[in-house]
Amino acid sequence: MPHKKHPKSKAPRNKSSKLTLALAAKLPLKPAAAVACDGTPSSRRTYVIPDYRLERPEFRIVVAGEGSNLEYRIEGDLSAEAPPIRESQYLSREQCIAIYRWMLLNRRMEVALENLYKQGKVVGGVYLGLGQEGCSCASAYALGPDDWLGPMIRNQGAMLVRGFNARDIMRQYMAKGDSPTWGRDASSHFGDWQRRNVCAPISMLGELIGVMAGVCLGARLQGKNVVGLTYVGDGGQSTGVTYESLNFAAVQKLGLVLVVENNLWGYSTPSDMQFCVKDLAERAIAYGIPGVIVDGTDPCQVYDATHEACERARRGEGPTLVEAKMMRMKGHAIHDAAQYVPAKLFEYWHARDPITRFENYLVNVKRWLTAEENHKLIEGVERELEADRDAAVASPMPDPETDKTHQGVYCDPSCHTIKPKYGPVVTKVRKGGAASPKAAEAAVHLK
Ligand SMILES: Cc1ncc(C[n+]2csc(CCOP(=O)(O)OP(=O)(O)O)c2C)c(N)n1
Ligand SMILES: [Mg+2]
Repeated sequence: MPHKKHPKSKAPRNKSSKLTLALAAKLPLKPAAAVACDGTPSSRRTYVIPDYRLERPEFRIVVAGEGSNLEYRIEGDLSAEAPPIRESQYLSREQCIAIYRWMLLNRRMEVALENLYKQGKVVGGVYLGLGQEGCSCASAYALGPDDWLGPMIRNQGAMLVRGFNARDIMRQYMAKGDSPTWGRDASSHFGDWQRRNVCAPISMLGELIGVMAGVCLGARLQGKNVVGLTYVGDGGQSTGVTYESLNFAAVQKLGLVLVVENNLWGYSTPSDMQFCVKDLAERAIAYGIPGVIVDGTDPCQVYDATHEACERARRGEGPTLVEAKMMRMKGHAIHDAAQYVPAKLFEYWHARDPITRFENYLVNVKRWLTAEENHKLIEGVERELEADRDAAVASPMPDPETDKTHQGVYCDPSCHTIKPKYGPVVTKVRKGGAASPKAAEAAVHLK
């Protein structure tokens, strides 16, 4: 679990250069009519989408060729050097090192899963978050103990940060009898509503957003504003349920934090062929909530934006949309070799690898880790991972005699009691005494 305290949050180090959400929150979301340069009233409105990135790549993926030569090509310049890591306004040395360690564990675990798949030990598919570790780990690191996480398939790193161990995640992928779902599911569909406050991923894209909004509403009714952090892809953001859920959360000012993982691909369709807005964060304007853009390969940027969104959520000010720009560095799932992706695009994003750049930042830029300390840290992660992998491989498959796979599928009255987590449910009583609408009000409403 992440540290609770943010020692630097009281004294931002470099106020002037940062256009932060805190600043954006002071800007009106519904601006008044502006005045044109000749002094006449103008209908032009201005909205601010803070952009934390240190580089703003300008290239497009287009379809070229014909027939069997049809292919994706890049239009634009891919020659820029990778940008540096942006210094966090909130993270301490220890916290940065902790996030780096989670990212390493995330990467090593996925490499192990890929190998286990190739050895025929994984049942079903594997969905990898290669290149997205900084986004997954640093966003989840911004959560506090009472907050909630709703991860999607590429957020195994967030699961690790939230307290699941690699052993259990690997058991789950191998459908072992002692996996979190006892072999009932063979990928990432598991959560923990009792201890870790994690809602299981939902495959239908966008559906988890409504569930997380509901979690926030439930906590609100119990007297507490909590964060409901969840994710949606560049593809998933265009679903109807995403709009409905985020709009509901906005109207109710629920503490939803939606990280839009714009990894440039939805299956084999590039972002450029999925939507016409320049940045997906712009869609926040339509909901009347703040939207912010970060470089998803920079954990400091991801953390700062998510942390500010979480603080806003805890103050009861409503949802925030964070667009994290990065690249899906593998196919959609392990069976997809991603041959449709132009090789140059892989090269470009490989140079922006989140782990390599964060390592360089910690060791060479900040000098927060010596080369030897870094080496030891990596060795420690590898040792832990190998032990976890061996234990997971040695775990038994579900046993027909003591089979649990068919238990707990449906609740029955005796299986568990559902109690409020944060306090007794509080309902507002309307003036006049009735908690429900008066007959007259209902009649007006239905007219
Ligand atoms: C409502 C819905 N439509 C279609 C699918 C099938 N599907 C699963 S993943 C996927 C692509 C998702 O792309 P994106 O949202 O960008 O996420 P990424 O895989 O890039 O992380 C699709 C179309 C689905 N699961 N749910
Ligand atoms: Mg995508």
